[in-house]
Amino acid sequence: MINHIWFATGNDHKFSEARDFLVQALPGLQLEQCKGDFPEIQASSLEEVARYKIQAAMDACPGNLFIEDAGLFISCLHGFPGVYSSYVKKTLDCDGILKLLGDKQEKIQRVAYFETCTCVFLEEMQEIHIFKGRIDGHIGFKERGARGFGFDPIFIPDEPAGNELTFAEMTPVQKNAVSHRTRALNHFKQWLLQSHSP
Ligand code: ITT
Repeated sequence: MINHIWFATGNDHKFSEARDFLVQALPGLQLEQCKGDFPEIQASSLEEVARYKIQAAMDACPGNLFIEDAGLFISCLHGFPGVYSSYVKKTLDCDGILKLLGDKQEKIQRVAYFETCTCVFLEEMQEIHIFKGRIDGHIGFKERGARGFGFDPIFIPDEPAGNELTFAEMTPVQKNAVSHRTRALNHFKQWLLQSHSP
């Protein structure tokens, strides 16, 4: 079993969510943030962006390492902002997304999902492995909640069943129980345990 891994990210919220999960899921593993502004290429999939991002991160953080690329995909906008989520958060922001959906008054018209592509490099294997996580839901009618980050105030996950809270109204524990991020990290955990079992 490995005992140390970097999470290379400039986003402290992402780091804190990953740490909360991994501390419990893999208690012997020391997780550290390798903070930097890692370049994101314009590409059509999260996986392409992630594979590029990890190459840059490997120079900055030698050793075991993971990065992730995440995005919010809105069905009626043909998956926008998707791979452009970082840029759209800084420009249109949550308010701009709500305006884009202004004429969509039915919940079914506001279907969306968060997806994460986590890209892991382990020194002993010298290989890159990809783990994905996704949570379905819809975009609310106004911003609600003060927790979380990014598009959390406008995203209402379908889980747990019957949920009406936005991610920003959930506690960190509630968000981590269903989030795209922890789902991808859970796949990583399962794989790590399998590949390192005697
Ligand atoms: P790093 O690349 O440095 O890790 P980033 O903030 O650019 O940080 P991503 O490219 O993975 O991270 O994510 C793009 C944007 O998608 C991010 O800035 C948020 O606005 C949004 N996002 C990702 N995960 C989210 C989550 O769990 N809740 C809300 N918004 C999220």
